[in-house]
Amino acid sequence: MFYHLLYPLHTKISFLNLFQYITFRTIYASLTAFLVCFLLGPYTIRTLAKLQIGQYIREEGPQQHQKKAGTPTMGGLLILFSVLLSGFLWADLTNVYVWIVVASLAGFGAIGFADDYLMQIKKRNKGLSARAKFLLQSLLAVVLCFVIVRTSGFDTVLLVPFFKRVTPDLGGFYILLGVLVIVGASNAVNLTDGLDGLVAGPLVVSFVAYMAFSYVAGNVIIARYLQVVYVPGSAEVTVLCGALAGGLMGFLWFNAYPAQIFMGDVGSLSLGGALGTVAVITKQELLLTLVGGLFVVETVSVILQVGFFKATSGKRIFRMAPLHHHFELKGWEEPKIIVRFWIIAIALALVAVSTLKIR
Ligand code: 57M
Repeated sequence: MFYHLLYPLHTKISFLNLFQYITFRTIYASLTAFLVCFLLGPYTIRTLAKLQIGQYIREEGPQQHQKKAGTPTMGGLLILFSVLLSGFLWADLTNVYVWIVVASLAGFGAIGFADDYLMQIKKRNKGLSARAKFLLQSLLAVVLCFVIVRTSGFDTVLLVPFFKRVTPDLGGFYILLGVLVIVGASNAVNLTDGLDGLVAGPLVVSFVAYMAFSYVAGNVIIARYLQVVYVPGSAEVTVLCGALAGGLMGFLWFNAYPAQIFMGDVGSLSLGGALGTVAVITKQELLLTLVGGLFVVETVSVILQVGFFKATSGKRIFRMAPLHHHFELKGWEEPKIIVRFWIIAIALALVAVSTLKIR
């Protein structure tokens, strides 16, 4: 909104020229979302507690988790509110990619909300069935990918990290890849959200990395220089990545160990879905496996554990999956696991950003 209201006045007040710059708007979108979460956090926690939207803890989990019972959950609503408000204030609202990311946040947020609603409010001990969740996620992702590939200037070639000359055109199959990336990211982020701040920290890192990728992909000069695919209009997504990183930092203030609030599925499914959507728009889809390497490792640990468990009728590779539970059961303190996983996430994101040069 500021872009539409204030920038046109720059001919009279030259200072307002600042509002045209994506870098300036990204920084302030990030700070706005951070402040909204930070200021509304205590109110949100009190309200969720009053509504008795407290976490139910599964009995079969690590014992240490029982003391977390009743922690207010569905804090993802606050993150979504802060990001949408900040995006509304700072982004160019005529940009189609901005609306695609907003639709992704809202759509995956609605699926997560339905799941949380059934579990927390209706007190059903299972939310949506895994199959219903997967079907809804896939349907939404198909629609998002369809709109993305139909956007003028969007290319269906695939960018392969480290290999600048390998750029196969996937044509119609691109939608399949996009759906895989978006649904995979949504679920991988959800699985990782099992210790205080374990997913919020690495999500901040991932959105900061995608801030760089969207800025590069949307700037014809830098994209050509770095030999990545130019996606006209995608630079505006940088502003939303800033808002997402800022909102998550504000949430982390309260979600840091010992957490006063959890994000719930409404947070984890929507933020993961949005991350996947941004990866598709910026044409750094494959690189998401490196930027979000931590989410991938957590997911692979579950796949291996479940596969091995079934194949051997009850034997396990890890003490418990996802991987963070394995370390808990080995006796590591929760903050140690969290910070070490953050360190790994930062290192992986740095390697991912370096691929802009190493090609
Ligand atoms: C949800 N959710 C947390 C919170 C958060 C297939 C299977 C491996 C699936 C997996 C699973 O369901 N994962 C997805 C993970 C839950 O957190 C809530 O859920 C939201 C995210 N969706 O925002 O609202 C618990 O996580 C803890 N937590 C924190 N701090 C946070 O900031 O401590 C969350 C956020 C919270 C809280 O305790 O209650 C969850 O884990 O439920 N299933 C599992 O992870 C289960 N693993 C398992 O069964 N493994 C088996 C194999 C054979 C599949 C095994 O290894 O033996 C374990 N999960 C739990 N207890 N909690 C089982 C035991």
